[in-house]
Amino acid sequence: MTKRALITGITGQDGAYLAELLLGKGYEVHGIKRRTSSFNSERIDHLYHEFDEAVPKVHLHYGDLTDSLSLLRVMQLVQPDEIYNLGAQSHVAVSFEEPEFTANADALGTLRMLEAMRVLGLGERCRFYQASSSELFGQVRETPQNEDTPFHPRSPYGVAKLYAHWITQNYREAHGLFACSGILFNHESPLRGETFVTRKITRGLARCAYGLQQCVYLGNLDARRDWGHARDYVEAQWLMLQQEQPRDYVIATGTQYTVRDFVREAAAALQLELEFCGDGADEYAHVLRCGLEGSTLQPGDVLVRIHARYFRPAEVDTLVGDASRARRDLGWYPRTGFSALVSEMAEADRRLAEREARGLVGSRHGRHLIEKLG
Ligand code: NDP
Ligand code: GDR
Repeated sequence: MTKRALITGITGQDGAYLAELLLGKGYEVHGIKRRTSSFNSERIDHLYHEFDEAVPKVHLHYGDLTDSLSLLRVMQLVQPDEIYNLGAQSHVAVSFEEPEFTANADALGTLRMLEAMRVLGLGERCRFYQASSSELFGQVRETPQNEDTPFHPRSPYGVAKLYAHWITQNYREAHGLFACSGILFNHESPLRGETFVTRKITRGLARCAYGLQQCVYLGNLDARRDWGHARDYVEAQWLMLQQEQPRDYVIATGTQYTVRDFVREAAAALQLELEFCGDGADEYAHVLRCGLEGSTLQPGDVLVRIHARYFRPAEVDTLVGDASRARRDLGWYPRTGFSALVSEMAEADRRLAEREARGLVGSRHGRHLIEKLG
């Protein structure tokens, strides 16, 4: 029997990778998409063929995590076997500026999904995955972090995700739902949103290399993160729902780097050698050598500067995960290392910037259309 999956947040980075994975496994894939004034399905357009019945495709339904009725309607219509709740206001810095919306979508949105599942009587057949986050650990007291590490979130996003984490556990204990959370550490890819630090760096440096931008402004270069590849991490999400018992898992690589390390690695992937000078708010990085063909950069050009705007009211300084439980129970391990991840992102953004410089791509919409054709 064909399994049916319902994904919230299908238009996001993880939604796109997960939809592709599930289609490959023969699932019928449904996704909830918000109505927006401009296109927001760029990442899954290749999986969406409205008029070609022969091609496996995702089915999209309008809905919003802040709108219970829309969630009830879609769940009743789809009757899913598996639900992946990936939808969220997922930007930590933005959550300080939109704390109420973040709580509504990320915390109460999860409650709405679980309660809809329960009142529709889907609990018997349907399994639920919640996208928890290493941001729950926040101010860490032990390293590396595992499933038993105490939580201390440091942002409205982290606090909202903590509610979602506990309410998922509560529905499991109180109502017997197969509901579990993946506590995922940072995972990136060429599909990563352009305002998260990794993609901001690869996109920004690539654009600088072709003279499309002068410099990349960043915040805390000392922050340490455990960065993996989204393609590997969505596999863990699927594996969690295939187990006999619902259980929460940390998903991480077990190695950490600073934001400064990421800049160096991305520059190297673009054949740029950078030197960091100064410190604190006056730190900057300039070009020592540029080997990239077609680049307009010269030695001495400053590519990275610090801007106060990108510091957070409360920072998560360091995170690194211990995914031993996932390795033992799920047989999961990260396949993509740090260098391979950064190289893949840098190369994708180099190609994009090169085409932008040649005038082949302009606005987001134009870029998508041309990439699809080209
Ligand atoms: P993205 O920001 O790329 O995607 C978030 C998705 O949620 C988008 O599809 C977005 O829609 C959707 N969304 C936002 N608000 C609502 C709403 N009110 N109703 C319905 N949908 C909404 O995130 P990622 O793919 O990177 O992450 C997936 C999930 O995993 C998120 O919950 C995130 O918090 C969590 N997570 C991510 C980690 C990471 O490193 N990537 C690590 C740990 C957890 P739209 O396209 O319209 O904006
Ligand atoms: P994070 O990711 O907050 O860990 O949340 P992000 O890439 O935004 O920040 C990582 C670290 O880099 C520092 N930083 C900057 N961050 C951004 N966005 N922009 C900058 O210019 C900049 N300069 C330095 C940050 O201060 C931070 O320390 C991500 C999201 O995907 C969450 O949804 C998810 O839950 C966690 O990862 C795990």
